[in-house]
Formats: sequence, C-alpha cells, structure tokens
Amino acid sequence: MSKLQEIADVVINGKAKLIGGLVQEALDEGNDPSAILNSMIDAMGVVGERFKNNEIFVPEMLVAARAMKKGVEVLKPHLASGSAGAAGKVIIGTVAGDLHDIGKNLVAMMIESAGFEVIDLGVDVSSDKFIEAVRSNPDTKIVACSALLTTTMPALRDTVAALNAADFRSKIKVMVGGAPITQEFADEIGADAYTPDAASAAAKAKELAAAC
Ligand code: B12
Repeated sequence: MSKLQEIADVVINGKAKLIGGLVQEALDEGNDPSAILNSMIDAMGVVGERFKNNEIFVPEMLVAARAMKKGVEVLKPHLASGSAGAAGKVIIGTVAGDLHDIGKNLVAMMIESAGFEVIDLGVDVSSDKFIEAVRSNPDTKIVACSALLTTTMPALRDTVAALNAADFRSKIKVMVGGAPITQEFADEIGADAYTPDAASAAAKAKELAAAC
C-alpha cells in the first residue's frame, strides 16, 4: 500500500493517533503536501458514501473528522506560506445549524496563506453574528460562508440576504461554498463568488480583494 493510501485508510478508520506520524513520514518521503491533503479529502468522501449507505454512523464520521483534523495540523506549515494580513481582512464561518468545519478550516487556512487576516467565527454562525463581525471590523474585504448540508442551504440564503441588505454591502464581497453549493445557487442567492475548493477560494479571494 502506498503511503497516501495508508493515510486515506487511517482517516477512513478514524485512527487519530496514527495520522500525525504517517503524514510526517509522507512529507519526509517527499510527497507533495497538496497530494497528501487530497488523499485525506478523498477519504472523507469515502466516509460520506459509507454513511449514506448506512455502513457507518455519526460516531464513525466524527472520529474520521478528528483524524483528518490531526493530519491537517501536521500539514498546515507545509501548505500555508503567505505573509499575514497584508491582503486584507476576511470573515469566515459555517452557517446557522451546520456543524461541519473541516472544509471551512481549509478555506480559512488557504486564504490566510494567500496573505489575508482571517477572522474565523466557527460553526453554527447566525446571520446576525456575521453582520456584527463586519460592523466590528469595518476594514473587512470579504465575508466567506460555508454550508455542508442541503438543509442548511436556506440558512446560507438568509445570511447572504442579510449581508446584501446591510448598509456596508458595497464595501465587501461575499463568497459562498460547501459540498452542496453550486455556481447557480450562489448566483440565485446574490453572492459575489463561489468556488468548489479551498485552493480556488484563495485565488478568488485575491481577485475579489483587488477589485474592492
Ligand atoms: C465529517 C462529516 C461530519 C462530521 C463533521 C465534523 C466536523 N468537525 O466538520 C459530523 C459527524 C459532525 C457530521 C454530522 C452530520 N452530518 Co456530516 N458529513 C461529514 C463528511 C463525511 C465529511 C465532510 C468533510 O469534512 N469533507 C471534507 C472537506 C474538505 O470537504 P468540504 O467540507 O466539502 O469542503 C471543501 C469544499 O466544499 C469547499 N468549501 C467548503 N466551505 C467553503 C466555503 C467557501 C466560502 C468556499 C469558497 C469553499 C468552501 O472547500 C473545501 C476544501 O476543498 C460528509 C461527506 C462528504 N462527502 O462531504 C458528511 C455529510 C456532509 N454529512 C451529512 C449528514 C446527513 C450529517 C448529519 C445530518 C448526520 C446526522 N444524522 O446527524 C449531521 C449534521 C450535523 C450538523 N448539524 O451539522 C451528509 C449531508 C447530506 C445532505 N444532503 O445534506 C453528508 C454529505 C454525508 C452523506 N453522504 O450523507 N458530519
């Protein structure tokens, strides 16, 4: 089994104690950090499929998520490189009712490494909290909202609507993303941008900030 397969396997089986050492070994062997990350993202896809097919349940998803987070911790210094804060301020969070944060954390990490200062509001963030955060940080350039559940897509819609109605709207750009989100949905709810993954989110954030 290749090292990357081994890493994916350990994430799928939620072996948080083994993941750090394996990721470090993979780095030492010269594997590309992005390839290591992708093997963990693919593993979460497998976990999701197994959950959908009732082969595993929430606790197994949770331990897989924990293992992935540990792996990302080891990988982080190898993925993030930019100078902090120079590109502007980004507020990020997962919308109300939604507790998924792995994707949001990756987006935050990549945006940070693209030179932004990131204020991470965490998970289950109400639209009021997003608005409040922008008011407390008037130099914010981008608000990024994540939603992982089809059932929290309405919360994303409400959050973007609240941001769109705010007096500061012309000063910020709104980005949305998460597995069930599409460009079409982003357009429909009036967001400025959607991207499918963390790397493209960072590139898009730079583009949007330059246009601010
Ligand atoms: C891990 C996991 C959990 C963990 C989350 C732990 C954590 N700390 O995040 C736990 C166990 C808590 C969980 C709970 C639930 N989950 Co869950 N979960 C998953 C799983 C397996 C992986 C998610 C993940 O981390 N993916 C890896 C990351 C890297 O990918 P990502 O999040 O998509 O993010 C990338 C992009 O989307 C994008 N992106 C993300 N955010 C943003 C934001 C912006 C601005 C941009 C530009 C881009 C962007 O960039 C990211 C990086 O490339 C998925 C399966 C899947 N395939 O997604 C199910 C899944 C999302 N869960 C699902 C379900 C049903 C649930 C529960 C309802 C289960 C239950 N019965 O309780 C609960 C809901 C809890 C809640 N209120 O939120 C379903 C959703 C189905 C649907 N139609 O909505 C899925 C799809 C599983 C399935 N196939 O059925 N879950």
